[in-house]
Amino acid sequence: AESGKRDVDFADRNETDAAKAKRLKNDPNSDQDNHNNSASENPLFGFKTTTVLRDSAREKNMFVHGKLNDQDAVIILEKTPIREDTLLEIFNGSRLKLDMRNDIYSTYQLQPPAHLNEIKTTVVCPATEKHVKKYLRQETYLVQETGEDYRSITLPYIQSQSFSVQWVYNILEKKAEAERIVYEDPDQDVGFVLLPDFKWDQKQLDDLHLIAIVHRRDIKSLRDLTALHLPSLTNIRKLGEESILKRYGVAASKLKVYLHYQPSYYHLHIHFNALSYEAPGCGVEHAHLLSDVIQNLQADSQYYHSRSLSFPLRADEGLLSKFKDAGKL
Ligand code: GTA
Repeated sequence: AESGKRDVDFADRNETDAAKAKRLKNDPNSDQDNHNNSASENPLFGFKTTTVLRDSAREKNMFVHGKLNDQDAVIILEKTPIREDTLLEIFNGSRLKLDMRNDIYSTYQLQPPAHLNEIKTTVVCPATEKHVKKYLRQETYLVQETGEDYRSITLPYIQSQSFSVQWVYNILEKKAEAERIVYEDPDQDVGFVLLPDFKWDQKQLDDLHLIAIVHRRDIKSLRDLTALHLPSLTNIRKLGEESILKRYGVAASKLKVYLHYQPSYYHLHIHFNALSYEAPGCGVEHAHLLSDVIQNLQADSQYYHSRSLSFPLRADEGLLSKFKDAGKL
């Protein structure tokens, strides 16, 4: 009842949310709140949805495929976590609509100030068919790849099919995201660039996610690593952890530092995640802890050349067909 005094009931609005949504669908310009109503102010203006590739009520995200200026595009929409430092503003500065009240229980729809109600949006445009498939929800299958399978099946496939790593070269050459770099060791042999992963909006540390991208351009993945790369890997672990402690106050003991196999992008990079954060792809079937990688290479320089490695593949992934064709599944 006490909180009820501060409630602002939306019931006096003449238009229901459903009616408003319908009006905006027919005429996106008809709402005063719709600030960016031209292509110059809003790059997503006029986006035409083809299909929802995947969505999750639990993760509060949606992966949408569609057309942006006649080009294929994938747009990822994701509600961001609620931050403790915004609570005062949320409680004092929001509009509330009572849904129901029963005994000591009540539920509301809370409309916070606009700047606390952002949706993190990632745009891939033009998107290739491979991008569309990557984000489509699909069955996955675990593949076990021997060193020989890698050379005869996987390597030829990734040489012909993998995603462009132009975005990586742009970072290394300071053509993009230069202002986001947290640390750089410019040594062209053992050096790297550390910067926030674009999945992390940097507004809270709970989902901290940075990537260290090596300067060398000849290391595609875990499979290429030998003991010769140990100075680079130990350098990344040490300087990466030190920089994260200095910049974000997060100690090495609160980080998981790992490589993906298979990665999406075949230019060696290492993920730094908050330990408690379940990042997509940090499961045992996909992630290799950097400290384990270092120890394995110290014990056997050819470890990743010869050992079998397991990884998941999506049902329609070309590489899965290659393994099937080779009688490996
Ligand atoms: N700073 O331009 C970039 C950039 N790009 C193109 C990719 N990354 C970038 N970072 C910066 N600038 O963590 C990041 C990616 C990824 C890393 C590459 O580089 O965010 P990887 O090669 O090991 O590939 O890492 P990975 O992790 O398998 O691919 P990716 O893209 O993260 O996809 C894995 C799963 O994460 C997806 O299937 C999906 O479930 C989820 N995901 C991907 N993107 C998003 C997103 N924007 N929001 C929410 N979930 C996402």
